[in-house]
Amino acid sequence: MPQDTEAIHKSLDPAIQRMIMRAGEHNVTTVWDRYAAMTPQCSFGDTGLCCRHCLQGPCRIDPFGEGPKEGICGAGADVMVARGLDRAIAAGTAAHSGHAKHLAHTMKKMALGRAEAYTIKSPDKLLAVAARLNIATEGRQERQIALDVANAALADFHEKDTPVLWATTIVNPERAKLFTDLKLIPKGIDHEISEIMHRTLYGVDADPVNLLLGGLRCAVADLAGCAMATDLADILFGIPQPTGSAANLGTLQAQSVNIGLHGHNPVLSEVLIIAAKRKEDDARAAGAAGINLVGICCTGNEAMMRHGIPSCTHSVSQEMAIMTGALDAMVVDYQCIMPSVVGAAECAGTRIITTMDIAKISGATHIDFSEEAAVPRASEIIDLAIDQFRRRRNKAVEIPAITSPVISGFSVEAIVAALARLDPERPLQPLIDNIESGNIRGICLFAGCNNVKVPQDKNFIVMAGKLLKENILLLATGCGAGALMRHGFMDPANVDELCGEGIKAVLTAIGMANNLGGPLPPVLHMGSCVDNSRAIALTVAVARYLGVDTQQLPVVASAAEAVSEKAVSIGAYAVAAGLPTHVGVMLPVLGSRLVTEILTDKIKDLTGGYFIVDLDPVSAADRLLAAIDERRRGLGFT
Ligand code: NFS
Ligand code: SF4
Repeated sequence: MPQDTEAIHKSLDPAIQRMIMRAGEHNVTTVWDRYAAMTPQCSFGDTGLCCRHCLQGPCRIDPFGEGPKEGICGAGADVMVARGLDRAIAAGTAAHSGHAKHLAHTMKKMALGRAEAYTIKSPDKLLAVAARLNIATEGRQERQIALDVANAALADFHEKDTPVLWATTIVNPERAKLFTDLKLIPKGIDHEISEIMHRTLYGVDADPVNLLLGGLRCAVADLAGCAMATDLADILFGIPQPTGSAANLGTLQAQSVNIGLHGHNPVLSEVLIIAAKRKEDDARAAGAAGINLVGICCTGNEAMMRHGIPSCTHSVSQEMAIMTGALDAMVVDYQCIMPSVVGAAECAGTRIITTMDIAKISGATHIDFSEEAAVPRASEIIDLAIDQFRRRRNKAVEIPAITSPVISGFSVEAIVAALARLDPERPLQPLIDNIESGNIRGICLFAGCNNVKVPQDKNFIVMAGKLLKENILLLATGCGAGALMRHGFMDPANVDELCGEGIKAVLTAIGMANNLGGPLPPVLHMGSCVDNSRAIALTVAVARYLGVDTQQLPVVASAAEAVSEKAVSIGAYAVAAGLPTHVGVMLPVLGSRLVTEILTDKIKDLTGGYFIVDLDPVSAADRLLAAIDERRRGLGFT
């Protein structure tokens, strides 16, 4: 494959490197070009020292020179930075919980018989969630129970006298008590978002510590939203189980109608998957070999986990899927869809189809999706894609022939079931034994996005490569999972090469006990970004089993190439849950020494968790290992 040094600095993925060159050849502007045009970026914004919260602004604070040290209203650096961080957490929470609320409405419509396309795919999960929420199940119909679960979910959004159930019932008792003592239990998910907007308004909260505690409570509300989204999606669409698939641009097929499923919520993609099967004949009548669905970003993760649908690409390289010229339609719901896809699509002959009322893009085709009319809308979408294929037929495409095999689908339920083959009575015991013996030195979750500021995938590859050699059990979600899957980290064939002896022995023992004829993959794919709740659930399960709190466990997290405000809110709830949490890009907090100190150090005294901001993947991995070892010593594991 031809290489160009500039492309190598943009992405470590050879398929993407080739498409970057192709974009250059066709004069298509990419995210990397726009980034170059944006540099040098404003250092006030970079450090969190710019405020536009009122019409007297914008105000900016000069951290070093002789310039102003406070805004026009008198807000200093600490207040400005804390307010900015709070608003990012609130935005992330609004997105995750908006996704969860959408699923709750879908479930309610399903239970009331108003959304025929949806059913209860996992009665087991329904019963488990209902039991956790104290909803009666004995002798009741599934739909009645589902209605109660949906109503309980919707009730968690507004302020009420009882705490948010998806926050209090999903953590271990020690953590629940700590949250209560620190006043971190949300009163309502939407309530917390709204309160952040209130307290960060002009002239309200001007105490940085108080602001940060408010932000942390909102982050717990974000955890609740994520956990709810995972629970409801599992009930409606099934609990993910280990499934084989493939990743990268080579999953596109020149002769098929290629449809990219991009965004986040499986409410739409699940119906599209069924509709595509029904429309195979129409595709063939149009001269195609068939319909080829591929995932992009978190919708891709959801579709891969439950259906083995291959993942085309993730995050920063979404335009590159279009650059192949082979993507007939990109169907999007919401979140992480760059508006630039429309421009790239115009050049390449892709149809961008928006589907959600809150997420339209000028220049795209909008199909108004609703659960009530899910089937006809889905079939309209597939028709548009087939029509686009007809126009594209016989035109030149360039699909880099690069794919990596992937095993995905490691829900907590699937992990526990796999461990039960080793110890049916106490499935978590083998995991604990291996942690204690050091075969598993610790656990690290890789989450979050690809950021244009980092050569795509570099931080993930370097860190995961190093941690695997050090016998860390790796979990991954979101576009972090996407990065690792594209580079072979989810292919069991690479265990020998990538893993240290201890972790290799564990992955092999579990694989063999489950008749896989070999090990589990080096990195376990736990799902989309809302599924970071699965990683928290696994941590909580281990803590409960050991009778310790989550902050004592050798479990850490990393958003090595974070982008979205959602990554900020997830990072904040990982810290609230007691985890040392790495961020591999600059957080806009460095303008305040106080806020930086609290986030990276002082907060440890409250929740046990803290942020590690480190842009160098090698030293970041070392710091995570040190955090893991410190906790091992605390538990008496040597
Ligand atoms: Ni997470 Fe998933 Fe990807 Fe980042 Fe966006 S798709 S929700 S925010 S970019 S990991
Ligand atoms: Fe400036 Fe204060 Fe207004 Fe922010 S809130 S823009 S710091 S005057």
